[in-house]
Amino acid sequence: TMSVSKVTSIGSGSDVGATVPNAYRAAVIGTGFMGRVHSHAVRAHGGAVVGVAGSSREKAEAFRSANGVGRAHADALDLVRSDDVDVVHVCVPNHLHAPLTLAALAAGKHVVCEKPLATDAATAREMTSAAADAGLVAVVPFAYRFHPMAREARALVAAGAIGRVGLAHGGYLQDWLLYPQEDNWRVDPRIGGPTRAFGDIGSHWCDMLEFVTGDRITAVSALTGRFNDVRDGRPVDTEDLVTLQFTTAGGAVGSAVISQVSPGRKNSLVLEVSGTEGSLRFDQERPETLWAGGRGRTGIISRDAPDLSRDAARLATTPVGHPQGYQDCFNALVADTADAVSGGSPEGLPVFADGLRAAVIAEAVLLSARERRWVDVSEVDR
Ligand code: SOE
Repeated sequence: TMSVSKVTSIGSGSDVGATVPNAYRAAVIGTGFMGRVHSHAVRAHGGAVVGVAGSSREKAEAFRSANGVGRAHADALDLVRSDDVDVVHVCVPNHLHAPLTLAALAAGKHVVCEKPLATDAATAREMTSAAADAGLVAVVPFAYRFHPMAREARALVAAGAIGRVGLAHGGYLQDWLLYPQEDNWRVDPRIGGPTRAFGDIGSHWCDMLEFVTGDRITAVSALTGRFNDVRDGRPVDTEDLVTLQFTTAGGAVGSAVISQVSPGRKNSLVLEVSGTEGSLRFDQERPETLWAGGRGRTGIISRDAPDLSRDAARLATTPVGHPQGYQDCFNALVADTADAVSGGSPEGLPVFADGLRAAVIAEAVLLSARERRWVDVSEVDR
């Protein structure tokens, strides 16, 4: 189970420590869905959201009163630099990730910055270096890593339970951008960045692949596609979908389909890996179980498995049969961030280097699609 004592060791001794004893003192920048998820996660283990800022004073105030936050700030930078903030949670549209993160690091704050870390790899690299130079904790919420059964898949692969991994496939499918009247800031490259479906959700799939297998994508061949060339009367040039083939350093090959226009698919992140001795399949919409395939023995592993890995057991917070989900992943991510802030090295914490990795892969994918050729990830990883 997660250590509350580690969380509560942060921030004591300061002035706010007097009113919010032993708290992880967070600033949340962003008043949308993610701002809420992060706020709940901060509080799940005894932390405090001391302030919130958004795109307007009104939005910040509405968020403050609805979510029991300490203060509403009209100016995000004011909040970022406040003395009573230990960790800044950046939950705003993509193009604002870099300036807010860099300001937070310059102010000596730890950062949890939403993915994609930046709208291009060069900026993601700059953010990663800034965090390393400052010696601060810098986390990027590849939150699906925090499903206990995703950890179990990783532990099983690492233990050799499925042999040598030679094939990986699956995809990440949604339908919330199916129709042309559906628009969102992510569609606009100036705000969301030049890659949309891949940057937004393909990044999660690649992170899960590399996290679960411990392997790395070395080369990609990708195609991009679009259902809608116009949204809300405006021309669109970011992709609705990507089909991807890849090779890995460990000698595996694989493919993934990424789409935000697949009717009926809501948040279908599926990863299946096959090795010389067995297969494992993780489905984000059925996260309490892991499908395990073998010749002669195929079944479901659930989190009451007697030999469940320590890391999966550590992240299991409810008894089996009492499903954990999306919010629990963020709760665990913040608990592990708090652990890192107090000097721990929690297993599997996704950090800026992982966000940079996703940005680099995204650039390789876009380049491959644009030039219709295989691209070595090293070609764009400079
Ligand atoms: C929208 O596509 C979205 O909220 C992504 O931005 C998240 O990263 C993903 O976890 C769920 O879908």
